[in-house]
Amino acid sequence: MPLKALIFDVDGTLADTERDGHRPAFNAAFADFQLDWHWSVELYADLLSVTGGKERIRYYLDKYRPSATLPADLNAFIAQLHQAKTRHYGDLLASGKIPLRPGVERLLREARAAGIQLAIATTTTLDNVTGLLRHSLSAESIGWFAVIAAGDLVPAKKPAPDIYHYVLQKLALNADDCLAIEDSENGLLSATAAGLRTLITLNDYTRSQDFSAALLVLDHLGNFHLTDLLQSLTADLQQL
Ligand code: XBP
Ligand code: MG
Repeated sequence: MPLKALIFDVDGTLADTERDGHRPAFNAAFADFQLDWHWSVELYADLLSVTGGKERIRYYLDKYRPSATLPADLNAFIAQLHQAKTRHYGDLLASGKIPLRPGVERLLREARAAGIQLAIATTTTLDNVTGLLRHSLSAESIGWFAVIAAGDLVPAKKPAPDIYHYVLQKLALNADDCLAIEDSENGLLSATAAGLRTLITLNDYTRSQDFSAALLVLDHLGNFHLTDLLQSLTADLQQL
């Protein structure tokens, strides 16, 4: 079976965005709202068990601030906080301090040259995806992706398969013809539940998670070429 599309996760996969990107942006938003909340690097490891920034704030409140006095319309308050966080995150991206991970740009270019479509399936906000591509690659690279599926587009975020189902439907491709590239167990669960084989690139927050269902687990894509990927897929098919 020829590989027809690569579907990339964003946070942790295209770039190491969590520890020094999303986390400080959440903290800056909390400061804007005069909240004495601070998400340390260690605490954030637990908070990452929940995908989606708004969902993560709610999880933090439930688990770590159960007796906080909160506005009556908590959904609206969380949405405002999250908008402020997205502005701070955009500023961080624009400062150019969040590069793509090793080998990502090369794999994107090799796939394009081979006629393999590119897509994105992410939990984060669309503005964050386009901002990352614009500042870490080029404005033009946004157009390399046939589908960018992001954020609240689907009701249930990863580990639910909804975002991958959405991408497959938009691409009009079967899961068998595509490969997902992820960095986290929640991402792997999401992609696998949509029937996709998945390549994992580890990072410090996800290294100890369970990736037994993955096709391949790599530290990064630094030495990894499209030809290596195609070989792994062929070997996988021969085992069936
Ligand atoms: C990414 C996330 C996101 C970001 C924050 O998960 O969990 O929530 O941390 O993004 P994945 P927003 O890599 O599995 O898609 O604040 O924009 O939601
Ligand atoms: Mg991720």
